[in-house]
Amino acid sequence: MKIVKLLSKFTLLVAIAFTFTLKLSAQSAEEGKTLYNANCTACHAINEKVVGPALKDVHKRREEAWLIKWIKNSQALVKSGDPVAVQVYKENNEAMMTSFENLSDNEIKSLLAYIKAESETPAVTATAGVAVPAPTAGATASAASTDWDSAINWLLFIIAIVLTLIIATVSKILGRIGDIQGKPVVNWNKTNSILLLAFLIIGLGATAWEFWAHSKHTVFSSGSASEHGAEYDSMFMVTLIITGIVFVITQVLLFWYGYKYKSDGKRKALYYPDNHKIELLWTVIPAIVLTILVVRGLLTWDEMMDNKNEKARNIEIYAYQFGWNARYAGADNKLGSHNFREVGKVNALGVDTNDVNAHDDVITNELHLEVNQPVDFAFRAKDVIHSAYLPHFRVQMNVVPGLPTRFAFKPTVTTAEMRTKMNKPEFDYVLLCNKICGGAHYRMKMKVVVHTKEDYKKWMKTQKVLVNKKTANASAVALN
Ligand code: HEC
Ligand SMILES: [Cu+2]
Repeated sequence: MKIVKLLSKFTLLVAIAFTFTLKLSAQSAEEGKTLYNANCTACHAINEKVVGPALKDVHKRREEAWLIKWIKNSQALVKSGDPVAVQVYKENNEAMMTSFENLSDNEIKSLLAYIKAESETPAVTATAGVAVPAPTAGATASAASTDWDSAINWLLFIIAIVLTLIIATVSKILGRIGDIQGKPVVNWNKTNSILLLAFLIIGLGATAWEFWAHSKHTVFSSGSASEHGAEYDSMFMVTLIITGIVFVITQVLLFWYGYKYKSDGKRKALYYPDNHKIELLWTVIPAIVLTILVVRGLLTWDEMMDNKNEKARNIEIYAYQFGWNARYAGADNKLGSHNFREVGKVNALGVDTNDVNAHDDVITNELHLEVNQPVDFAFRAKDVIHSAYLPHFRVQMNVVPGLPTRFAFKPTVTTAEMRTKMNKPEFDYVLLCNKICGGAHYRMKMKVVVHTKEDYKKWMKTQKVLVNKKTANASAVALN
């Protein structure tokens, strides 16, 4: 009877979970809003032209399939000769829209649901300064069918809970039967000891398989792409090997003894309170090993942070919710000063355009570096704490509002070389955010390109400087 009661309770839970799942899909315009704010607001507004056209009613003028293709890779669509794409591109003076190939169809559909909902909101004039909550309700239908995956996940989760409960109940019943019969139905001592042994074998086997199958996908498999990276990798390997050996030895002892010395009900355990020699041994050896590892780490860190290289190129990395910008110091190698009061729609980084050092600065939303040329990164955050993580270069530094941080290093492998090395023609270096900084944190990613010297020069020539010196007009701020 108890089981029946339990099961009926769980049917209720299943029903609640399904309602919850449907609720989730109703939030897709909400998801679209997050994606829109994270990826599109740099260039688009709903009701006015920014860098790209106003997006109001774009769902009325274009087909959904076209929009999905466009947002994923507008340039590919233009190059394929699609007449609408070519026209839009021309109308906007051939400004290039970023491609968003990592957005899934469903994510784009939520984006479009959000744009549609916003299109139906009466426009607010910029001076009004009153936020009008967007009606998102009716806009969700198109994306409502998309959450089957999460429904199935919920179902599996609930099945797992029900199964666990059933097993627990069955073992309880077996216990009762044992009580009645006067001798246990199951010998738990023996069962558990065998389970411990099985856990050891399956666990170690799975660990070994994991290394064998997936280590080629780690960032270590292709080697580091920076000068200090080799030392970093070597430290990592030494630590991994030492802890790996200790791990295997301790796990084998732990589980093997659990199996071997299971109680047979007769043998008595030996009382063995302590042994000074062994205590000394397992205190002193780890202390020495850890000291060596830590001191080597400290020395390496000092070396990495002390390299005030006069020739290093100054680049500012600017983090905001949710994206990155890079600002290059230009020919004078001096970054212009900045002031948070200047941060606005046009001057997103708040660069002080009256500072002559800022005039030749260049701002991009990709990071371009020159191979074998040291760079000195100055990090700045607009809003919350982010963390700049360049896994292939073994670089990571927190980016904190109001607290300048830096990291200097030298890239040693170009993107092209790395592509050949990895045999992956589509590979790109990345800069990722490594602090959970908000709803769209997972999208904080900037492409990094390492050029040869010539290519870097060529690329830099195509970039606009921040202030055109001839007109010395602060309004000529050109972002991206
Ligand atoms: C780097 C600036 C930039 C970003 C970021 C950007 N766009 Fe665009 N977008 C443009 C430009 C510029 C155009 C005009 C076409 C062209 O020149 O390529 C455009 C055109 C479009 C169009 C076609 C409009 C029409 O009238 O047909 C759509 C739709 C669009 N963008 C959606 C998006 C969405 C959604 C996002 C965010 C995921 C986004 N864009 C992010 C710059 C950008
Ligand atoms: Cu972040």
